[in-house]
Amino acid sequence: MRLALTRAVSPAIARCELTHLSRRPIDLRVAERQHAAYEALLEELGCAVERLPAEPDLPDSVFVEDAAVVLDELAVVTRPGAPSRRAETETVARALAAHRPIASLSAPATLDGGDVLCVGRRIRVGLSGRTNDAGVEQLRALVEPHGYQVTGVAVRGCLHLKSAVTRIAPETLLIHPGWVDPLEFEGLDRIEIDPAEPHAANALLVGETVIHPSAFPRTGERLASRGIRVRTVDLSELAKAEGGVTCCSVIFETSSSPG
Ligand code: CIR
Repeated sequence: MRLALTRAVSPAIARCELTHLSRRPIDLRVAERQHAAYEALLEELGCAVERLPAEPDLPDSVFVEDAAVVLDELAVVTRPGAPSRRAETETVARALAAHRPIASLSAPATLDGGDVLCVGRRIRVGLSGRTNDAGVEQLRALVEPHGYQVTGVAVRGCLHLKSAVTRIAPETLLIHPGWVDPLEFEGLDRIEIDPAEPHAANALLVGETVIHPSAFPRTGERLASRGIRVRTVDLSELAKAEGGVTCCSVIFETSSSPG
């Protein structure tokens, strides 16, 4: 069974962290409706959705991706780079404990799941404003014994590594070459975003389908013209909080049912 862990939008989302965008009003009702449509699409694509309850005091908690890195062998609970987000991990860890052995990062490490890109046994970790060298080292120490190779990758101009590059097929990436060096991904096929859509590299691969924001039709057409099956979602309200399609779920295979 493929499980997607999500969390309801916090009523405090207006107080979210912002790094690159200026604050704009977020319509909570619209954000909730868009988030529900995203979850419905995950279900349509075969995921069992386990939705955690909203956290009224954790503005960014809908972005569950940042709280954990789930591999087949274990789940690594992160220590998010933004102090306001550290308390998000407790409930995510509790939910994941039903499905994986849990390991946790500790100070001085900081690491956001949005910085972690896994392709097979290669894990690239963005050295962003949120993830530091100690975060990369602690992750490496936890996962190397399971056969993973962990490499730190410089990112510039964006929040996370997965703002700049995501996996859209087993060996194919969607990439913004201005935010991360494509040479870091030699040996993998790469499709570049349309230059008019700098935020379009964040795509979510579910099975053989790519979930992509409807805000970036030019890049969506590029993907479709390369034979990629694309389904679009409108996450415009969460985009005002610098969230994208990968951030709103943690997806993994499991044999146990949710709850
Ligand atoms: C933050 O700055 O932490 C949130 N406002 C947005 C986090 C988005 N997460 C992600 O891209 N993985």
